[in-house]
Amino acid sequence: RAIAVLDSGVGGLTVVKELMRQLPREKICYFGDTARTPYGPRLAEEVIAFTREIVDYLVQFDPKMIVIACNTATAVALEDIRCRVSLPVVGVIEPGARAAINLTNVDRIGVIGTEGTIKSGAYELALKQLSPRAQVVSLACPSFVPLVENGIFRSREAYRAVAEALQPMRSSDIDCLILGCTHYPFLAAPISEAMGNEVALVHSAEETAREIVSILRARNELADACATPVHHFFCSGDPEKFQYIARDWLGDSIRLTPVVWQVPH
Ligand code: DGN
Repeated sequence: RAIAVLDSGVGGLTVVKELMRQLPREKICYFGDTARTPYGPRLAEEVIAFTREIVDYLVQFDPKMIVIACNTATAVALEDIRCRVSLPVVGVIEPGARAAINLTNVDRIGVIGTEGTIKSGAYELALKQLSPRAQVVSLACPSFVPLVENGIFRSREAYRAVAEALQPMRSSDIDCLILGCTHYPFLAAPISEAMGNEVALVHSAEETAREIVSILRARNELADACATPVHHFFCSGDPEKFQYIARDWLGDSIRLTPVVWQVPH
């Protein structure tokens, strides 16, 4: 049985990459809702409805767990999905917050994400629950996801847009910055350049994958040590565009068979 991973587009591939590194024997079934990306500006009700549709689609494949590899969907739909399915459901916000709390020396943490994630206050809540002294500086960066979905995350335009958007964060005295959107690790180089060396970037993928390992271990559901998994990748939009970005990120050796799922209207 596979680990089902979903995102509004290609962003969740940053979590997939880390999953493949930590759990190379596990089969992954990925869904990217590239036809309806970005989720950031959408109403919470809409994001919940889309997430439900994708989860309903993925449970057909009888996965062993669901990973909501999208901060925007985690912020508004995690509890809803946990109530709807009887499988373990993991989001990316709590793991990202935990990683940042472990890393900060000044208790001042920056968070960047989509408008939906920042508006939800979910990171602030998670960080304060873990460390009541933590001060949080949040910033929505709506221009970032399209740079990734359009495959131009290494372009000069990307460097320019990122530097401009992060300007307010530069004077915030933080020592770590949570990449609170799974698309943002694609932009790690321009984000690092804009923030300087003193600010550590926190990717939630590593901590999320660690949480998945411990859940599977506790349930005795880790894949066989000699399994050779075949992964499945689905998207709702242009499969060629998806494949191009996925190959770029995961490497050519990954066999991808993007299947286009016509999203319900
Ligand atoms: N990758 C998603 C996230 O982590 O929030 C959302 C990107 C989007 O749809 N705007």
